Amino acid sequence: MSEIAKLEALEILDSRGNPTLAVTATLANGVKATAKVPSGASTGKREAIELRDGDKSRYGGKGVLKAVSHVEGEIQKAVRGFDANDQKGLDKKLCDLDGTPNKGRLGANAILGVSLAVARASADDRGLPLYASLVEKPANLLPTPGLNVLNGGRHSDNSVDFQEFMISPVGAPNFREALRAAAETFHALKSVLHSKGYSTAIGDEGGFAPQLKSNEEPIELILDAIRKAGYKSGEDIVIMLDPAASELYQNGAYEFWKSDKSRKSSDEMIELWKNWLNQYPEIWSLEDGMAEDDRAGWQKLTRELGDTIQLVGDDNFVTNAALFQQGIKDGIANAILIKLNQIGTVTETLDCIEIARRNGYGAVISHRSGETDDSSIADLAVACGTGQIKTGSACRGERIAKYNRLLEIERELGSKAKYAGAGIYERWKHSVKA
Ligand code: 2PG
Ligand code: MG
Repeated sequence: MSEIAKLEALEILDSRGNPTLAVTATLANGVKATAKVPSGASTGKREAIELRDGDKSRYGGKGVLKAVSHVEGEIQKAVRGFDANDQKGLDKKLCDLDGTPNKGRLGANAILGVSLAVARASADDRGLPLYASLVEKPANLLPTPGLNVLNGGRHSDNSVDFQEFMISPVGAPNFREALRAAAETFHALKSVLHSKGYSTAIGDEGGFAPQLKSNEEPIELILDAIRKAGYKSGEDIVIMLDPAASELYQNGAYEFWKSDKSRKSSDEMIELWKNWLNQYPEIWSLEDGMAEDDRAGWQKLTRELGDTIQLVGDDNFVTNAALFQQGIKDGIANAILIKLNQIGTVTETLDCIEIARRNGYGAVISHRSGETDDSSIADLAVACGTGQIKTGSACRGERIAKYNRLLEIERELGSKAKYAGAGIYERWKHSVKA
């Protein structure tokens, strides 16, 4: 009775107003669940392919009607009657059916929609919340969130080259107090920006996106906001960065295309990060500090800073087990960013998290800059106990959906719930307090 009976797909809009998919899986016993697929802007080159129609007369070519028809046609035909509780088998079948290494034929958006909708249906079928059903031995660890309170790079139209400036409430005793500390700091940041005459308009992930004088100014403003909110930077709240350096990398150098138009070599970029860490010891995590094509730069950065702070690989690993394993061999990064739609199935995502665990790498579960109200990543973070999530700022419904889901899970777990807090950083010396 837990067989897949029907798959339906709908072209819906994401948080940027671009088309994406909602997929609904109905089981033979009537259980029905829906998953919605996110979409990135600063994508890694080797991400699984998001299938777009390319018909310029609809949504500028970004329609997903082909992906919709693949779900309702070929995929439905292939998986009808398949046991919804066999996620591994289903995901393998979906990959085999597509037949390409990057899911380019049926579309990773179509495939992920099916994979995740069935995962949700399977949880409902077994009467379990998603976090208790995704893995065999679910953890009860509420992740330390990274809230992207100041947006730059491709996520905003301001003068800041670096994409994400996040606050992470590591010092809180539990998730709900952590979220409170972060939201209060977000509001304090709004006041700080107001007082300086800066815009408080927001970017794609709900962080502010003012025109600023330098790439360092966001850090100064955030430190001020942490103080004004009554918290201690470097203790209650630390800073995580995602400069998304691949977006700056042109012809073998880093071009600061939004601020002063300067160019930096790989070595100069590493110098910049070292200087920032000296100047701002509150920075505990650096994602994509180097470009995906600058492997030598990534290796050097890891050699020089890998014992000190968390170095997260996003564009270079793209939640792909093979690329991740190669990166580990090459001595690149000490943590991975995990995004379901970079690889396209639940099983392959879980595999990457397992590789991280086995190799002592951190794993940060992540949203995309284009999101929906789907909150599955909150459950994924708790289920796998990776202890970290980044899912945007303390505003915009599609970001808040994930944080609110974590609040629900925390309450549901009751006294069993643990908050990851600063514990995730213990392996890096930077977190050792003086
Ligand atoms: C990132 C993400 C999410 P995008 O680079 O980590 O914050 O951005 O979804 O645009 O790739
Ligand atoms: Mg990133």
